[in-house]
Amino acid sequence: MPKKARRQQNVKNTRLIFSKYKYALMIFGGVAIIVGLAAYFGMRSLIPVNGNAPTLAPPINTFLKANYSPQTGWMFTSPSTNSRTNATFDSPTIFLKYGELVSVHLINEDAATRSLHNLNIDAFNVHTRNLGYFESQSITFIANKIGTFIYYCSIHPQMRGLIMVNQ
Ligand SMILES: [Cu+2]
Repeated sequence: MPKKARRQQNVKNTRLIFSKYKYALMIFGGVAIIVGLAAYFGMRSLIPVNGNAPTLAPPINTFLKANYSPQTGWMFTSPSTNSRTNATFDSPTIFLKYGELVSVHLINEDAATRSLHNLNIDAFNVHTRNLGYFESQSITFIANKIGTFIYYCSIHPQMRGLIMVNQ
C-alpha cells in the first residue's frame, strides 16, 4: 500500500474507533458529572449550618409544624412525643444536650390561612426559607452552646418557642 493511502487508512480507522466509542465516552462522562455533583451536594448536606466539617453521626430529629387554630392563632406544634419536645404545648420547648447534632424538620400545615412560615434559631444559624402550605425543610446544626434560646417565625411574631441546651 502506498504511504499516502496507508495514512488515509489510519485516519479512517481512528475515526471508526472514535465513533464506536463515542457513545460510551459520552455516557461515561455524563455519569462522572452526575456522581461528582451528587458527592459534592451530598457532602455539603452533611455539614451542619453552624459547623464547617461534614459529620456522619446520626442526628437527633426534631419535628415542628407551623399551624393555625382560631383559638390560639398561628403557632408551632410538635406532631409527636418521639422528638425531644413537650408535644402537648403549643410552640413546644425543645430539649437538647450540649454537643448534639440536631436535625430540625419544619412542615407548613397551615391549611386554614395558607400563610408562609419559616423557622429561625439565631443562636445556631438556623434559617429556613419561607415555606408555603405543605412545604417542608430540614436543617442540621450542632447544639454547641449551653443555655436557653429562642426559635421563631419571622413572619408571625407570636410564633416563638424555647430551646434548652443542657450539659
Ligand atoms: Cu409563621
